[in-house]
Amino acid sequence: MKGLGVHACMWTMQWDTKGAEIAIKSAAGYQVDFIEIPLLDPSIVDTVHTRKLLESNSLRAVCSLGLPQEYWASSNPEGAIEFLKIALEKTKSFGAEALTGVTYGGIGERTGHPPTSSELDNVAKVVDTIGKQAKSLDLQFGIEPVNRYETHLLNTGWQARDLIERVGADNVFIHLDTYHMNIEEKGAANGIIDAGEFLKYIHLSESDRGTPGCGTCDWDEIFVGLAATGFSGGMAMESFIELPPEIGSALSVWRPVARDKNEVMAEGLPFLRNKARQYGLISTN
Ligand code: LER
Ligand code: MN
Repeated sequence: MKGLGVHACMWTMQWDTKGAEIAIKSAAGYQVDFIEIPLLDPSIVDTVHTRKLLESNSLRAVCSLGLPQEYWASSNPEGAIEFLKIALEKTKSFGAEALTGVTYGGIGERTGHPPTSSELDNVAKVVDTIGKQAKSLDLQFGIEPVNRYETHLLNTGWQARDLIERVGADNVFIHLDTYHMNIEEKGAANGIIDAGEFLKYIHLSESDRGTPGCGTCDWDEIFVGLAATGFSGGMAMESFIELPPEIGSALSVWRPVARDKNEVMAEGLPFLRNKARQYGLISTN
């Protein structure tokens, strides 16, 4: 994972052959280094088709997901392991480098109580088992802390670090997201500093999920934090415009968060690319 990429949610959340075709061809037109592929339903993925599209468009890929309720790690660790094993196999078979996201639970999973030690033990068991499985496939496995309204389990870089230190695997990494950090961390760079050497991937997402550069995220402090901690991982723009209703509901996106997709791609992406160049995180050519 390296360079600047874009989450395929700009074009689709449905990774069937039609979604794959639209998203990969569109992303390649913006000269990004990689695309993030949603694997919410790994069973619908045609891996041969995706591999060919990635190769012919010279794009690298990272996969991400949130777990369906019946497979939440905190309450059904065995089910989560089965689901994630299938997702890892798909990830491997079309040549993506990592599986990440809310891999430890559901987007919107909340019991109404702080996490219990038994829930966290279950999550650690899943991360440990799937981390090892990923390693046997030469894959990286990420965990993305998200804000308090989307999970009660992991909200900060520090909590993610705690979990990884408990598991002790070198291919398990922290995946931060600037939108969640803006809600949960005490400063724009704090989560980055806490995650430290475990931070290998970041979602660059504006404070309202709209066009990067048009909200209240402190981008200079974020990029200074990345540069100062020696970050060399992947940076994916994540903006949620045109979502299917069930995803909009899970993410609590109730209105258009940008003028349109073109504003995000034609203004937000260059804004992020310039910042990443300014702070030496991607090359200037
Ligand atoms: C959800 O809020 C989010 O940030 C996504 O990246 C989930 O994987
Ligand atoms: Mn995210």
